[in-house]
Amino acid sequence: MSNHDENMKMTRRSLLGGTAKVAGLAGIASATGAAGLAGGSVLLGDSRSAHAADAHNNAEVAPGDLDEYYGFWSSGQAGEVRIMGVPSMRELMRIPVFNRCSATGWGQTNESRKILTEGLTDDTKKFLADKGGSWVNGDLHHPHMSFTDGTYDGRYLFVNDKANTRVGRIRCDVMKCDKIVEVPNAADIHGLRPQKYPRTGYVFANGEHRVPMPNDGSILDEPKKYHAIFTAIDGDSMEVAWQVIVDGNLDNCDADYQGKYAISTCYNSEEGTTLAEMTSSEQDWAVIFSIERIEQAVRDGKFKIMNGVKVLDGRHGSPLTRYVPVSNSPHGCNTAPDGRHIVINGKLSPTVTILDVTLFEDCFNDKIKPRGVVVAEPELGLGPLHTAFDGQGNAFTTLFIDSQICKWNIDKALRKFKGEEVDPILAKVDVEYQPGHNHTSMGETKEADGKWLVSLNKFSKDRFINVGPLKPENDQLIDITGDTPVIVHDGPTFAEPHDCIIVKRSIVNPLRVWDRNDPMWADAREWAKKDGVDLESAEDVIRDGNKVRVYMYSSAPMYSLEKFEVNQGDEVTVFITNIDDVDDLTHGFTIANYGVAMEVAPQATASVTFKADRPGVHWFYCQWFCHALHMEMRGRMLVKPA
Ligand code: CUK
Ligand code: CUA
Repeated sequence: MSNHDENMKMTRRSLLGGTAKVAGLAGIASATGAAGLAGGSVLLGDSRSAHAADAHNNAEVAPGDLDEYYGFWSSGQAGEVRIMGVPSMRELMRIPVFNRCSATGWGQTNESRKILTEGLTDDTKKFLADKGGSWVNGDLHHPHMSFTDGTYDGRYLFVNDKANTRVGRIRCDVMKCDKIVEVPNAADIHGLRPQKYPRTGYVFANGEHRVPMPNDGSILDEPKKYHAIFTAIDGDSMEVAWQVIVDGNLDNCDADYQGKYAISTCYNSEEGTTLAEMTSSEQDWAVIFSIERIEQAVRDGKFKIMNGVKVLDGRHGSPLTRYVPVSNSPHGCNTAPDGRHIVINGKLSPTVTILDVTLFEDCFNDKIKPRGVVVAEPELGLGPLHTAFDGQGNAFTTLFIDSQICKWNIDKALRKFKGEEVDPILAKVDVEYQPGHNHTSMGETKEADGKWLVSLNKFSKDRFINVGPLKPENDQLIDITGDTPVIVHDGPTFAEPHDCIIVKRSIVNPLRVWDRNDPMWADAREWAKKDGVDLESAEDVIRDGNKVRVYMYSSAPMYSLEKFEVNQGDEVTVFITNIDDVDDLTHGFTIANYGVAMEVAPQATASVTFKADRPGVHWFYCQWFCHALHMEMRGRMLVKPA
């Protein structure tokens, strides 16, 4: 470790000091010397010298011009998804999922509350009953699009919530979340990937932490009795299809291009609970799940029902899984677009381990040992976390501790493993600072196009003007069309986009306005039918005991009702239908001093329910700028004292 410290250049990159200490704890110090930069590689100095002018690709998107790619960014503990334009790196939209949103009313409207609550387990519903009924936070790490035949199909985005053990789905036609399911028996969903072939299909989700099953208090401080669990969710119904119990913790996962296997990285094979215990052994593993064998076992009834879900045993010795030994605490798991190689990123080891899917069948038939599926293990540098691909046989691995991206060649790594004297490393690029995920344009599909790479750096330090102790992170856009990757843009981001995907814009074709038949407001349609109201021309106040349903439509710059009256204590539901069908003509509905606000996009219906427990005159107004007379788009709610 001191060796590492001495080698550290005392430049502004020396923030690495703190990280190196943690790494030392985990026992990687000895690897440090050996991990020195391999000879013959092209080394850039500080990226400031790698000027955008050297780039081959055009990163400039002039005002009014449109981006070539949609970027879908996660936001970690902020709980939402962000749509970016690539290569402009302009933030285009936010999609609330596991968070609350003041602008759109996500978490407040009846439509969003249904999505946020209906997929929770009974146990969680009970826990949340006196806490507002739904979670208000989430930790969204991994956004991935649905696949058909090995490439994105533009239907859905699937996302994980590590904080409250959920998986969400976003409809790409309207860019809104439409389903959220809590995964029973699991603790803290981390790695998440859709099945690539023949289609999604399954969404694979890793329960990261080991907990007792059931986790009802009957087992507490007996970590040997805890388990982690791998889950397959049906991407169409968003129901759990099956689960497999594994040994160790589950971290990240990916699927193959054949539809036969899923692969997860596992750390903590020691099954410890302290940092020292979790990192004590030299080796952990990658688990291979045989989809065919699991489906057969389900058909054969070889499962237990736990919390309403089919649970299979995939621990050591099970025919359903194989445990491939790899270096201590692997992290990222990335299938290459060649359809054959899977890269397991070492994290605490300076290496990545390459598995060959064509050998998996022999491994499951016990013709070769699990370790026999390893076909290369190149040493790339310190702290390899995630790998992206250019579709031309090259890979880009983030080196968290070295604060670099390493470009290397898969074929050369395979040849080196066989004993040939060849250096797989092609280039190293400094990034600012400490990258976690990286992602290439279309890079996790068979259509990887080798144009752009985004490095999602955990620290920005001095890259931007100081905004106080809490700093933004830094997403760097990198042109990868030439031999040497060139950084062309720094993009500050709020907490914490772990991951992103970059999708050709022709694949994503959202609607311009809502379709009046959209299922999103099916319940509102039901209520209107029951009350004999036509949503598109409504100006009705329906009293039903102490429940009041207020129906109005909006058309710039007016609501159809100038006022409505209710009694103090009434439970009031307001349904608003925006009959404007002009592009970008969104209205809103805010009731001042009542904590009520929601978005009503063109041709949409939205509703909100609240208790009118405050007497007096309360103005409601449109909070979405819509017209020259937007300020005048308002009315009164009169609440008669009890
Ligand atoms: S994890 Cu964050 S850097 Cu949650 Cu995808 Cu690797
Ligand atoms: Cu309608 Cu502002």
